[in-house]
Amino acid sequence: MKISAIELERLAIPLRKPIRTSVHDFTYIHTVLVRLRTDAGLTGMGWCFAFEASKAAALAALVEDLATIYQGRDPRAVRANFAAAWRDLNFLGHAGAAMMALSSLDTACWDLAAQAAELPLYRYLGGDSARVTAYASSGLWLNYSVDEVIAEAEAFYAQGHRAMKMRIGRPDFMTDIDRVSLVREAMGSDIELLVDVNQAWPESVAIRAGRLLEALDIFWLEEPVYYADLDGCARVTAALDMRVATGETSYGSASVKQHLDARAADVLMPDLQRMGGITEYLNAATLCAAYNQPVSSHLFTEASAHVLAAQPHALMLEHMEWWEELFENPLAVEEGQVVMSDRPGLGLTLSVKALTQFAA
Ligand code: SMN
Ligand code: MG
Repeated sequence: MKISAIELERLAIPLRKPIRTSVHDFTYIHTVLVRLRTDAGLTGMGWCFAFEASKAAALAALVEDLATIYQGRDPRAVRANFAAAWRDLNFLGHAGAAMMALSSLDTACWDLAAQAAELPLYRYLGGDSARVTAYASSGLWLNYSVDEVIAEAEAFYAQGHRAMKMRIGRPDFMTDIDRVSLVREAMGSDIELLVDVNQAWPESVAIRAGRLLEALDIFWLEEPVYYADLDGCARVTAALDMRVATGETSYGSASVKQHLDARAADVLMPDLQRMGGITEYLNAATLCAAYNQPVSSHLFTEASAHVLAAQPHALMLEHMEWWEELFENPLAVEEGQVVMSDRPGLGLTLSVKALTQFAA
């Protein structure tokens, strides 16, 4: 089987409401969708994205360049193909936009390999269940009023979510504590509440605020300090009883190993596109297992669900709705779990209507 055609599409997907965290302020998900077609009539897909159209254009240029490596190869040789692309990227570097571009092609290859084996990807990877425990993440943003946060939390609950993530990291951390405490009060102890600081705090604040959050029964405290300050994050982790999560901002499994060596956090949450695709996400997950730590995910719910379903040490999939509308069969959520389809590969069917609607 050979990859006979590679198609790229640029999409501009508007967010329901603009989002704000302590480092993000965005209105569109500018996506580069990649489809690999084979001479056997199969189509695999992957995607990468940026929050600006101009940056997505740079990603598209890199995908086009890397496509020359994938063209004509057997998609079932996923790791060998990945190794060829990895070697090709040596000069540009195994980080940043190059990894994001690679991620879309590598993921599409895994989609094809599993389709060729006529198995859903999670099963092809050794998983047994189409269900993964997840948390709702497409909301509870920093720029919402407490009432808006609570209304959204209730809507998530009604949709079937039993865990959700709230964004914190306001200039005065006591405001955060008050807001989280009101949300906890409103939602009761039925839900798991996660909080994401998006690197806003100095270490001393992270420890002080973390102690107050512990009293509110928080499932995890995410990115409390600057993403590259692994030692600082390790001190916060050691000082708190609550779980600390980090890792979404780092590239490749080598960075995951650095986090593990530094004991930076209790949970790592590799981002599929920053890993460089499923190949490196799997490597990262295996490293976490070797260090006896759980592994989670970041964004890219539709693909990450398959990887986490195949990891006995998985802890909570991030459920982000951003790409949901692209598919005729978006992932279902039931009683706090994401339910994947039993179709081969990623099991996703693109909606022609959505591709036209979001075409950039
Ligand atoms: C996040 C990352 C990127 C954009 C928005 C929000 C956040 C998360 O850190 O973990 O979902
Ligand atoms: Mg985060």
